[in-house]
Amino acid sequence: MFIDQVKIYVKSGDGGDGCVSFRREKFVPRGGPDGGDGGRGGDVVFEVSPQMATLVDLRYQQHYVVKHGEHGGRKKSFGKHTSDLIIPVPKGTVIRDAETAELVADLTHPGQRVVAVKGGRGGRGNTHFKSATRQAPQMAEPGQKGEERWLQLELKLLADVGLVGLPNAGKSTLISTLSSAHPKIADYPFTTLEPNLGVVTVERSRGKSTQFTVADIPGLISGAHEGKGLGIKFLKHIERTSLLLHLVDVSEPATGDPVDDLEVIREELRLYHHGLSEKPFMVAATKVDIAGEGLKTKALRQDCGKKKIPFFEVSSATGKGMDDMIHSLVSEVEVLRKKSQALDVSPASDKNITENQDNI
Ligand SMILES: Nc1nc2c(ncn2[C@@H]2O[C@H](COP(=O)(O)OP(=O)(O)OP(=O)(O)O)[C@@H](O)[C@H]2O)c(=O)[nH]1
Ligand SMILES: [Mg+2]
Repeated sequence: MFIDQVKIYVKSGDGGDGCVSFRREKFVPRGGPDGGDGGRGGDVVFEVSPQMATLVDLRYQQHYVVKHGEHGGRKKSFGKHTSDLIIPVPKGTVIRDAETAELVADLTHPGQRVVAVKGGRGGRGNTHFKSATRQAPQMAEPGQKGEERWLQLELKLLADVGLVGLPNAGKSTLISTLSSAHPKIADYPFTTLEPNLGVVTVERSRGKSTQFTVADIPGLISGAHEGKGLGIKFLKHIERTSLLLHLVDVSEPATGDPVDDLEVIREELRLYHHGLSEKPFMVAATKVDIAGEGLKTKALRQDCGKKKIPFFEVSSATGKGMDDMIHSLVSEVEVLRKKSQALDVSPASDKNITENQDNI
């Protein structure tokens, strides 16, 4: 099951209490204070796990509570700390405070961690409170309380290229030919019900290769923004792609007009907002192996030519046009990656996360 939204409760461990106690030994009539400190409570930490693809595991467990640190004991014995609770999440998880919607973290790379709630400090035992005037302190600190909060987790896939198009345009077939992803493919609309990610490896000169990721999402139809078809809820998964590839079916059996078909999708992206219609995009005429005389292909080629949109003619069935398109995609992805590095996007977001950690 592909789950991309969950609400969970997290509570870090309370610190253990400090202890009030005095040495009691034979021949030491008035032993001084010997109460030990309480142990620290564990944090709740999120960590990006490369093995996870959805938030489904968190759907089944909603509460995450860390045990309190052990209390301090006699003879200066320190209470044990409790370990941090690590919650694995998939790459692309955005964590917000469920009440204030404040951003807690945007976890974008494997192994990345964020402390969501910090455990309480252990209280100091009475050994710390001895002074010249107070030889027998009857006081110790209680452990600091842990923190608790409700968090909203949302997965927004991270991919370089997002595939968009009407149902049946050939999106899943394309991702399965380009990568090792094997989504369901069928000749009826809305075959794809959840997003798929594929990794494309492109061999370059001198044995070098480049990889980029592609996201295949369920098909869109006119009125999707009003909830028609499967609606637009899956569009969030291409919000973070740097490039969109519109697939338009130009085969003879398809009934639509390719220029209109492209415009329907462009309009849905515009109505969705969130910058999707401003993203760089390319167009691929699909299924050219069964395009008959190619009149639809020609109409779409002319339309894209007029609008100066990069245009390809491909067939997943025969492989026609594929190399050309892949090389254009990878070059564009590289340009866009460099641009986003120049804008210093990722380090800045990392910095926010670190700052956030400190604030929490
Ligand atoms: N002849 C031919 N058929 C293709 C080609 N690409 C896809 N098809 C067929 O078109 C139909 C739809 O393909 P899908 O890949 O499932 O289309 P989709 O865009 O993912 O559809 P949804 O998931 O419903 O949005 C299937 O029957 C595919 O076999 C192609 O290049 N040539
Ligand atoms: Mg599909």
